[in-house]
Amino acid sequence: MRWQARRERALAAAGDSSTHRLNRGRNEHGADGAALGRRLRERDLSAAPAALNLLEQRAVGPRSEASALLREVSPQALGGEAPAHVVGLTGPPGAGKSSLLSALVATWRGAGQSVAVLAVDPSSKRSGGSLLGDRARIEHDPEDSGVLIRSTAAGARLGGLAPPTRAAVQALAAAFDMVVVETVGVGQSETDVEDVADTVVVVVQPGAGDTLQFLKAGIMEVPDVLVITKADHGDPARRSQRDLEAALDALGSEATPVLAVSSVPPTSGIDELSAALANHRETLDVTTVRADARRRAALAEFAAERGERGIRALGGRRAVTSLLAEQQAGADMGTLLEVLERHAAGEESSTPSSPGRER
Ligand SMILES: Nc1nc2c(ncn2[C@@H]2O[C@H](COP(=O)(O)OP(=O)(O)O)[C@@H](O)[C@H]2O)c(=O)[nH]1
Ligand SMILES: [Mg+2]
Repeated sequence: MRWQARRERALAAAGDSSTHRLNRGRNEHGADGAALGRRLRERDLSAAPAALNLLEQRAVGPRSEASALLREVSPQALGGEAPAHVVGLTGPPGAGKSSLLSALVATWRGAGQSVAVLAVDPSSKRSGGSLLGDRARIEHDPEDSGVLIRSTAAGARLGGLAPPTRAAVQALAAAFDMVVVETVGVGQSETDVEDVADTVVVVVQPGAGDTLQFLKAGIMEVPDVLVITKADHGDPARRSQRDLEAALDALGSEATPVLAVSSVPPTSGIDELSAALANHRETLDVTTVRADARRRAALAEFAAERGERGIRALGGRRAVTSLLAEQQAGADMGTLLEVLERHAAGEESSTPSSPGRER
């Protein structure tokens, strides 16, 4: 069995290096992953659109460039965690997420912070491409080079974030001050956002009984910040705020802020929300939280690729979890997955890893 795995690996390695030689430096689209990654690391925001294009490609050549890009923005290359505050913003359609983001973007820009928004478009699952609908709704000055708004595909996994979205967050977080991932849904879809975001915000509109029920029933994890939109409608927002605060009290999460905002002019509550977000980030042990999140995400990604059999072959979830916990806190997703793949191939010792993570 072992020699067979070894032989397969040798063949794969030969394949990898020849692919690598052909694509060294640039792929056919001219993207140089390492150079883009270095520019992001130097906080050159103009590298971001090309970086996102590269990370969305699936062909093998671009993928090795994408790996090179991600290595340049890994915590190891950065000498610590990426500087951005990564915010996950989630809520049902029509709750007012995009309107709220328009107001938040204006506030952050006013404070001199650069902002990137990745709007995860659930409708693009079927079409395979991103639709413009959601992106168009986040208003911002198109001339402002300190703002980037992108629509990104939801990917095939239900309620999940596609691997390119995670990669995009990692890349953007090296360069921007604020990185927001906007996702649609309420209930379980937050868990994935939690794996990329420092701060999870759930946005609901007044009278959102679902959220209340989900919270009470424990279907939905308590977010870091809860926002009720459309406060300009008055009483309904105030009632919802009281109901949600009561629910959080009952759950022992009375410290979770519940804020009512109006995103349409005259806006209200936006500065308070911005302060609540910054406050949450300040209380976080970012290094630990992000390392744990990357390990959880690596486990999930490995399970999605190899199935439960793949996990069992490594001795089960607990064994995989402790193997991941042994890795350096700054190890990025690619490195963690390489470790799991090496172990899956029966190679226990930590031999130097192959240059890319090609499949
Ligand atoms: N009156 C009022 N309407 C709002 C507010 N926020 C959003 N809306 C409206 O609610 C609808 C849905 O908002 P949108 O931001 O697209 O929600 P999303 O689907 O969660 O992104 C739109 O018609 C908005 O104009 C608000 O604070 N007050
Ligand atoms: Mg929207």
